[in-house]
Amino acid sequence: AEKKGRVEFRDVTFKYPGAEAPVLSNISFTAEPGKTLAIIGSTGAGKTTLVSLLPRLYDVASGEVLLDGVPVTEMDSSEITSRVSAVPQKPYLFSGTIEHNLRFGKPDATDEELWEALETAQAKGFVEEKSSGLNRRIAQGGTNVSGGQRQRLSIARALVTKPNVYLFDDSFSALDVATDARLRKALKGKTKDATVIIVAQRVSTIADADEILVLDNGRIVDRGTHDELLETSPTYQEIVES
Ligand code: M5T
Ligand code: MG
Repeated sequence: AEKKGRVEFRDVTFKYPGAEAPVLSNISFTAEPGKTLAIIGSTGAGKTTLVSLLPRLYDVASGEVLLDGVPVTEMDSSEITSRVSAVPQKPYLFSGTIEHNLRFGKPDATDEELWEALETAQAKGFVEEKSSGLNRRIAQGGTNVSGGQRQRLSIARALVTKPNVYLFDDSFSALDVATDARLRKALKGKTKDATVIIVAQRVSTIADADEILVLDNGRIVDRGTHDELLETSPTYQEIVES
């Protein structure tokens, strides 16, 4: 069977409600199942806005966002939610147990699935370190766990749903470089059939992506692999050197 999760943006322009100027202009790209697409660019470039258009947090002003050839505006939200898992830039945890937090997108997941997701997300040790394990309480907003732990639990939550598309919005930024690398290696093994879209600030996080889009001021200014961009993109070189 053909793999699912092909994401296509066709000449997308987007303005926030009430704003005058578009924050995204003429965005076109395709992300394929089995591949990793990365998006990099300075703060305010529009990366979070761009990834919010697939799960329809907002609808585009013009152009189209398609999932497996179907405009997302024609899909119902439950279908999008089951097929696209987004790890937001500011991950949210609920007050409740770790288990409750992990099952959010898939209430009928088995404990085995939860542990497998935790292992991939490099959060298994953190959950095992207390005897309460999966029943450990998380405070509202996740204020009793560190930023990196919040990120890893949020990644584990996305993995539990086994979606066709993963969106990671700066999801590895609070991790040290070694944990970031281990996590992404484990992730690669578990997301072979899925489309992975990674927004990052750190070049090391995305250097092995199949394609990198360089976003600047709401436009894709360059695209290519890490090696290609090192040769061709002054904007990318600037990010590498920063
Ligand atoms: C792009 C504006 C923001 C900026 C531009 C999320 C959000 C953003 N904006 C709004 O007006 N309302 C909003 O709810 O849109 O912002 P971004 O997409 O958040 O940029 P980024 O993700 O590339 O930045 P960062 O800092 O996460 O690297 O003009 O004011
Ligand atoms: Mg952002």
